Amino acid sequence: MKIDVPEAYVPQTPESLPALLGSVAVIRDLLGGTPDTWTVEEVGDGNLNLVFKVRGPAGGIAVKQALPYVRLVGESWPLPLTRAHFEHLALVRQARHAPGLTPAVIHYDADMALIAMELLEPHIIMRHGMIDGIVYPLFAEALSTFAASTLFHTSDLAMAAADKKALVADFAGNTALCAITEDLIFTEPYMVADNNRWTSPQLDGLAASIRTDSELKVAVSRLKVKFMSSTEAMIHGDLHTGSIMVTQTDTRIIDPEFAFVGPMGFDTGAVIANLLLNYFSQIGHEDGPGARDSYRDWVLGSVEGFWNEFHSRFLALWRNEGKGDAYPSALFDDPVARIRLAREQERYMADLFADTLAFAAAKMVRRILGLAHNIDLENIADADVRATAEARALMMARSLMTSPGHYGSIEAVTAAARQWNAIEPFGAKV
Ligand code: SR1
Ligand code: MG
Repeated sequence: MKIDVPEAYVPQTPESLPALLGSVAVIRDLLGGTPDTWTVEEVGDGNLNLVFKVRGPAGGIAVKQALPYVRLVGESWPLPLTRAHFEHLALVRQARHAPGLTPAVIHYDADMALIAMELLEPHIIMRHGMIDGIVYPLFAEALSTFAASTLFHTSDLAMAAADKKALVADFAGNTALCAITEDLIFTEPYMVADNNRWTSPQLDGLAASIRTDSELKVAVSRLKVKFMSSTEAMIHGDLHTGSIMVTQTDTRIIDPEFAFVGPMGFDTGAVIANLLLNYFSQIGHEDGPGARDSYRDWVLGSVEGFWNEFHSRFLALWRNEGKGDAYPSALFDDPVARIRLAREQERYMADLFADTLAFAAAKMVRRILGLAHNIDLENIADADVRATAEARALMMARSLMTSPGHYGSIEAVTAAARQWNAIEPFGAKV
């Protein structure tokens, strides 16, 4: 793939960044002092980009810069810088629909593929907190608000048809990031691929059985075509717990570079998948058997809270602000029609629930068999324990993906998670 790099583009270093930012008045005012007194650290631990914290005498900012390749892999995997444009577009739109739940954008430099944002401190990446067993009481409320607001307001339920189509066009160029998802999530884990890796030899048999599981391969391909062709709403596109920064009193959703107009269930599924992966990983993080049981309860309670609150928030938005060209209010202005519409809204949510579970499953499988893993599982040093957690998650994922309709409620999903978590996938107890 040939990457267009603007002539002015220079990948930044802690040494070069102050001079670049010093030419931006709003940043100078925010940081105070002079650029030569600013301190810079590169803190990026994601798969794709550079991330800097920049501090001056008056304050700090976070700066994210795209590289023309995948950081995790290196220059052999080129990746367009335009992902910064799509991230900026999404951040601005998300801030409009979900105020207070994203980092404020301070400055965007298209040539440098760089976004300067509010520095979130003392926030940490939620995934790190969950590995340490920290409870986040505001999680379900914040994530359900973010998902319901951003998805509803960018859907045909809320938008005029022409505006919606313009939104689809705005994000249609984010093809390289979509291709990562299409390959790494919906294709490679189900075949022999160079990028794949798993806990071996423990999971060799399960990985092989997934590669010959035609029911599963049809199910994941059904999800892939939905991902490729559905234009339901502007989605975050990578809504895992590494894209959430938290304190006990504040929650922010970051990193929407994978944003495009796609299926809503991909976002809601990502949230549930990452909670479930963390749930299964607790065996590798507790001090003794059962020591994290109350944390496990909180994680599964958050799965239920997220979905149930999302469901009621989304429906409330539809009832109160459903001014889009879909389901035109002119068709539902008598009492009988309104009752039918209410039933139709429940059916719509049931379909979205089934999508959510199936997409969640795809996200669970890819983090265990594909290229990019989650540290919830990856940080478990004992490979037998790690493989036990991963096998339980894989077996649950297979059920969710092939039979999402089997789960009549989110409580049925969490009950199933408890059952899968009690099985011994390799026969003997570890
Ligand atoms: C090559 S990029 C791998 C993964 O990192 C991002 O966080 C996305 O989840 C992507 O699939
Ligand atoms: Mg990311």
